[in-house]
Amino acid sequence: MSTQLKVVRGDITQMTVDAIVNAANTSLLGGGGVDGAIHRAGGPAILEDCKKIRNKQGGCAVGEAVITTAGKLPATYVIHTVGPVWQGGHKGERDLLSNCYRNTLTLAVEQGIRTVAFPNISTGIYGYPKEEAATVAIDTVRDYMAAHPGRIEEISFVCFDEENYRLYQKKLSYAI
Ligand code: AR6
Repeated sequence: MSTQLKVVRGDITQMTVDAIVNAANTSLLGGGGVDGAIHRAGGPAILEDCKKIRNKQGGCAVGEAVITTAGKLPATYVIHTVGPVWQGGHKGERDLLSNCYRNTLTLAVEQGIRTVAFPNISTGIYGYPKEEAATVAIDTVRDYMAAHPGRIEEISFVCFDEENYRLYQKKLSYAI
């Protein structure tokens, strides 16, 4: 069975999937953008879990991923990953962004998660160019699923803004 890749326009906090992904920061203590929206909508249980992870391992490095409850959200889990800040493209941003998608999916498979929704990591406050970020996201997810067939049923790319939505629709319509 191959993984279904979907593009959705909207708010990731509304997604009824096993795990939604948060574009967090290394502190895991919340912030603006999608991170703020997830903590607001999910309630304090998410931050409590994040604090436990901080106490154990001191936050989350760029490109890594950790998992918590989704609190009051319709999803079951939140996988928090930390995207790179765009610094012009010569500071390893591409590999770090790719690591976010790969490490999130590795954690999902370890937990038996079957459906995952990603936001467009790093393309807001962290300034990653949207077209390049979409290419990294789609290529990494496709490579991962080819190497781990049948492990995940469905992956949604949830686009909050029109530009990302159009980019993902275009890129995914070419090669599924
Ligand atoms: N649902 C889906 N996508 C969203 C939502 C939402 N509710 N809200 C925003 N987006 P950003 P980053 C999109 O800035 O660039 C935080 O302060 C948004 O349009 O949330 O990785 C963290 O704590 C954009 O396309 O994350 C970090 O400090 C995408 O989500 C920092 O921002 C990512 O934008 C991380 O910056």
